[in-house]
Amino acid sequence: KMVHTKCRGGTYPFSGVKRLIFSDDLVAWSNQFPDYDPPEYNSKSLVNKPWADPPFEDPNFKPNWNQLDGKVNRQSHVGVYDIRDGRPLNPEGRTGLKGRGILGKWGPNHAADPIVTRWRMIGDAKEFNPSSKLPILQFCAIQRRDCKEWALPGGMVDPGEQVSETLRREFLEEAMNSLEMSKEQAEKDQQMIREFFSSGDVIYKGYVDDHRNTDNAWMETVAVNFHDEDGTHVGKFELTAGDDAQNVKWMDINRDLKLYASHSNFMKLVVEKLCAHW
Ligand code: RP5
Ligand code: MG
Ligand code: MG
Repeated sequence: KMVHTKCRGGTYPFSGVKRLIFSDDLVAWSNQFPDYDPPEYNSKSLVNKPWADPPFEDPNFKPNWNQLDGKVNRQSHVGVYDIRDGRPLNPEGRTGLKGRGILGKWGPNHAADPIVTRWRMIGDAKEFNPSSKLPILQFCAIQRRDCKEWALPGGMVDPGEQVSETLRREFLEEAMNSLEMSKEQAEKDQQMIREFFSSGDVIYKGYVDDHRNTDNAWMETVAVNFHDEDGTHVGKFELTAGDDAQNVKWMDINRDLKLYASHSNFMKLVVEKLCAHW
């Protein structure tokens, strides 16, 4: 099994805090590391944010770990996570940083990633890769404003929100700029978009190797593929970057893709499902 790498080493995003560096074999909590004493970082920007948990020291903060805690889902897709010294432990192991960093929730932070795909075409025909002889798949990619990396147009599941709703909402916000869309435009596309996003295939459900992860807070996602086989649905969508996306485009999928967090791993799974070129 691969260990997480994107949430290890280097400087933690939007801070000057350097993660403790250690080798892959010390990632698992079950492996002894008696001297492990990483720095702690808790972003001040989270204080008094309604969507964020209170600071750990707040006497009113009494989370129900591993449960649906009111409207906040503190359950992990991975299974039951451990609590050490009162704090949830990253199920994938050490990250070289304690605290919750810039993540809103202690423990799992739930996201959803829409993987919207279509075939690359030449005129009316699918384009095949000459060496693999397989059709080339494209997905709707956004460039993240925070780190400039290309990624899926995913986002956080709001408290009480259905994942199916998050998938559609985040796609609309980041790839169609729905937050700044005219009312007429929004209403015009509603029907087709609802239909298109009504049936998708769950590609992945679990931990994300995200550079914001810490020992006590981490990203998890449900990645769902919505495939436009004949290109007549998404093909009609007008893509416009919005919200935390600064660019949007159809990107060819292949093994050289370098994407944010573990997003290229999800692409491989989609390619296998649709028998596309990799
Ligand atoms: C990743 O962060 C998830 O896979 C998802 O794409 C994204 C959600 O965070 P924001 O886009 O809201 O920052 O771990
Ligand atoms: Mg978003
Ligand atoms: Mg996002």
